[in-house]
Amino acid sequence: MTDVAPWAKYLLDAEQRHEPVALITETEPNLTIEEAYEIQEALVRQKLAVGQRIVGAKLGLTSRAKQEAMGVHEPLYAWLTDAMVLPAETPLSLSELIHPRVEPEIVFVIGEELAGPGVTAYDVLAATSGVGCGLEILDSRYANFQFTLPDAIADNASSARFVLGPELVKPDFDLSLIGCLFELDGELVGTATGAASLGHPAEAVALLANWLGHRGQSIERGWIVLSGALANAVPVKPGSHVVATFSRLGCVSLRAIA
Ligand code: OOG
Ligand code: MG
Repeated sequence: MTDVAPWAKYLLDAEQRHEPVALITETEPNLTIEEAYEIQEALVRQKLAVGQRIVGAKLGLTSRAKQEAMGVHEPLYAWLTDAMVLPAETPLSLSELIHPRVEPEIVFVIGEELAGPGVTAYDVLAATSGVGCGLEILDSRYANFQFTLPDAIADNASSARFVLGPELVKPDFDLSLIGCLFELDGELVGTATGAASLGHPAEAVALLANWLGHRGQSIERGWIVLSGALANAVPVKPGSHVVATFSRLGCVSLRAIA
């Protein structure tokens, strides 16, 4: 593969038209992880070129629940921009999306730059100004919400929107023991603990810092980091109401509208 920019545009066009596209690996079966991150970077550069701003990053496919659901057994990372922020109490407008799914996450707000290599979960906790809860809204740009690892990386890990919960707390307790109840329209659709994300959500953030370090980048002060869904994502339709209740971190919800 010689030029990543056309693939970045291919995925951005799909996002803008709200129409799914075929996998890049159907055309580029040998797409490597490295090339996929190059497409992802080109895609994010195009978002920045139209005025969006990086507000953080995310881990994905860190839990067994997600890996098994997606059939992809390795984690990945991606970028969050200001255009993805869904303010609390704001309905999720489905007409802007293809086939969105919602998942519960533990969120870190970073107080000090974290630059790999060698970053540990302890370093992450020391550099964290607060942890909270959140809902991530995914919207794979690929048909049927199916992909291989390189396809998902190129597609900025299906990132579309995210909502933050009402509070941030100091991470002075064991985050792996945080409990999460995930409900769709009043029915329990998932339960998990913080340990679901790589054993401890700070391990996931450490992995991100070390991956970025490898590329000469770091997790910057003030960034929001979504540490990976604890339970499998649920598809939403007009009227759907999703609630995630976490011990220690409170409750975050959203309602979808047409
Ligand atoms: C890929 C992104 C996964 C998570 O938290 O596991 C992700 C996908 O499942 O579409 O964000
Ligand atoms: Mg996620």
